[in-house]
Amino acid sequence: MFDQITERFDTVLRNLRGLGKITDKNIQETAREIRRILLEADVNFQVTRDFVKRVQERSAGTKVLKSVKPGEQFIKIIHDELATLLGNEPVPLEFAKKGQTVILMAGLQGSGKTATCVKLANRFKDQGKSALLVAADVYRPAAIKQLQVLADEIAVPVFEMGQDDPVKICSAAVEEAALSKLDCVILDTAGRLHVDGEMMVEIQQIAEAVKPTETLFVADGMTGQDAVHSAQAFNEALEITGTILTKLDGDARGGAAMSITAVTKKPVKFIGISEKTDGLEVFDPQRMADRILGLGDVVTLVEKAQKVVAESETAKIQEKLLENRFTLEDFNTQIKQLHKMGNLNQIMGMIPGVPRKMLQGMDLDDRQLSWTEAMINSMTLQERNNPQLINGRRRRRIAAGSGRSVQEVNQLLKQFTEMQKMMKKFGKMKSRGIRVGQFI
Ligand SMILES: Nc1nc2c(ncn2[C@@H]2O[C@H](COP(=O)(O)OP(=O)(O)OP(=O)(O)O)[C@@H](O)[C@H]2O)c(=O)[nH]1
Ligand SMILES: [Mg+2]
Repeated sequence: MFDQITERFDTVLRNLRGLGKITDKNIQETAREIRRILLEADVNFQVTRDFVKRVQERSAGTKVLKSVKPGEQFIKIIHDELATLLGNEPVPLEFAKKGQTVILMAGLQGSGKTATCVKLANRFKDQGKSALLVAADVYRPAAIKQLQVLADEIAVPVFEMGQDDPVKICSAAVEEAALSKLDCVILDTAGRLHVDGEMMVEIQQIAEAVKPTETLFVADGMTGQDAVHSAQAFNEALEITGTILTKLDGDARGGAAMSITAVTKKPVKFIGISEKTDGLEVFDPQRMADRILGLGDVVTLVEKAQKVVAESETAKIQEKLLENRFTLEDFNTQIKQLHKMGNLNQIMGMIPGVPRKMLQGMDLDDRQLSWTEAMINSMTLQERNNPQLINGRRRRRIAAGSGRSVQEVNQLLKQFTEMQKMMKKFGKMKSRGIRVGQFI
């Protein structure tokens, strides 16, 4: 996520870390560089200008402070201002105090509304809430079918009335949910091409008829300032309660994420991070600031890990790591679990201090995963527990046994050592309360 901008900030932060003193000159240089980075990431011009101004003013204030590490203080200012820009605190999704929680999704065509509806339903299901997905896009051929196919995957019911009037469909769905005592109703509306015209009137009528608890604007994070402009226009026409930024797993530059809150004055509630039904994350401004600045995001990482790894197992592995007993056998298990957590590069990117360059070399795909398993399976138990035993002759035997090359065996052993180092770092981290400052 936002690789380009993170890489650029990495350089700025590295330069700042070394500073013994903050001077007007380095404040100005840093401000100029930040301005350039933000504009290149397609952050709104006004937002960029205000941001840089605030960073400049606050860092000028620290010039006089005799801090132990002035550079780090400067970094903290950038971090805090960035978090403020992103909304500072996460704003949770609102649920109706009584009756059904109704969520109206709005957005331009192809922004990810349908996918996000299903992700939300999946999330509610995980939280033990029942949901009803409503097919209110009656215009695009196959829109209803698309929703049904996705809803089937997560076993959530779909309410549809064919090509009937969307306002009627939504009202009927809310009534149906009330009768069946379901907790949440999610309205998947048709994509709008423009922010004015008939379609806009229709969604206003839906909002009027169902009085949604939340009206969420779904914005394609890849489209930068366009997403921000349309969010603003929708907000004027519809009074949205928040936004969801999708497709942040792609090569989105970050401009939309960094400007949308400041421009709409409405919080980003979730972000879409994959096409899959579980590819939705709560948006947390502090964590996002950590990620953008390359300071890692341990909390999200730990949460992801907890989802796939049983706690007892984590404790066992941590114990082994701390006692330096982490073996190739454990490595094998770990790789499998990491893959369950999602894209390995993304995961490693959340670990503070892991150099971005290294991530590129760690690109493991599913095939590599089975090759790795084959190589580990070709080792004796003794070798798996004492990888240092694996000399040239043994490497050749393992290569032959697994049908891989000696080079790949070498690579695996190297990766294992790296992993061991990284896991040690991970193992030592406390699961909560880790914030910027500890890593800078
Ligand atoms: N990688 C990725 N793909 C996404 C994400 N969200 C949505 N998509 C994909 O984007 C495409 C469009 O998503 P839809 O959910 O159909 O978008 P929509 O807004 O409902 O589109 P219309 O109904 O035509 O207006 C689909 O291929 C989705 O799988 C995301 O967070 N990450
Ligand atoms: Mg759709």
